[in-house]
Amino acid sequence: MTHYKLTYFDMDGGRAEPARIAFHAAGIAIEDNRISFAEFPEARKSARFNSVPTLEIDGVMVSQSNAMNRFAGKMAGLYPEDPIQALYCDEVMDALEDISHYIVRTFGLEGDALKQAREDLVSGWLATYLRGLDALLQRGGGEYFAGNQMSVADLKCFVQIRGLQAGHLEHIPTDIVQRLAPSLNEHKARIESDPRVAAYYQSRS
Ligand SMILES: N[C@@H](CCC(=O)N[C@@H](CS)C(=O)NCC(=O)O)C(=O)O
Repeated sequence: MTHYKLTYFDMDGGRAEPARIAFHAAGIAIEDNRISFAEFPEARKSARFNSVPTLEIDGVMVSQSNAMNRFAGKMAGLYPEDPIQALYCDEVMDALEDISHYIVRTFGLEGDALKQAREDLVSGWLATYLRGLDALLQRGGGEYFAGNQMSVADLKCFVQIRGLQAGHLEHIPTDIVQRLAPSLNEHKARIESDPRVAAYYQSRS
């Protein structure tokens, strides 16, 4: 039997979370290798591009979270077969990656510099991307981003929106999604209550 080992931080969120959910939805057991932040400096030395997540398939390592999302999504029926719908799905996942990169740029800042950078983010790129994603959801029909059914794009958006609302990011108001893109807030609730997603979190509790 194929052995899948997914290495990422020990958190129910971030870049590996959509693939974790998709593997579970596919009924594929994985080695869910969760590392602490303290373990990361050592773990990154042997990781492809010194980054996580990594996925090892029978010992062969691959990187890039969206590639993993597509891979696990295909096995779970959570990636569109139609090329145009697959393009829509990919567009959303890559846009969500952009958001992560803009947020990461503010890590390590402190005090007034952090406050200024986060406020600029809220009124700038975050507003642009949340409104843009809202528009992409409408393009998909309002409920899902692609193919009129849940895909890994929906999983990734749900994870990102939940992260923004968690209050871990100082100076980013937790109601920003509600204010700027309320349909993404409703979308989050829709995906969270999907039986496949609920079953994954049930398995975690
Ligand atoms: N394009 C990569 C980005 C991976 C990435 O930047 N991961 C972060 C953690 S979420 C990381 O390991 N960064 C390296 C570092 O902070 O040293 C992906 O989508 O997997």
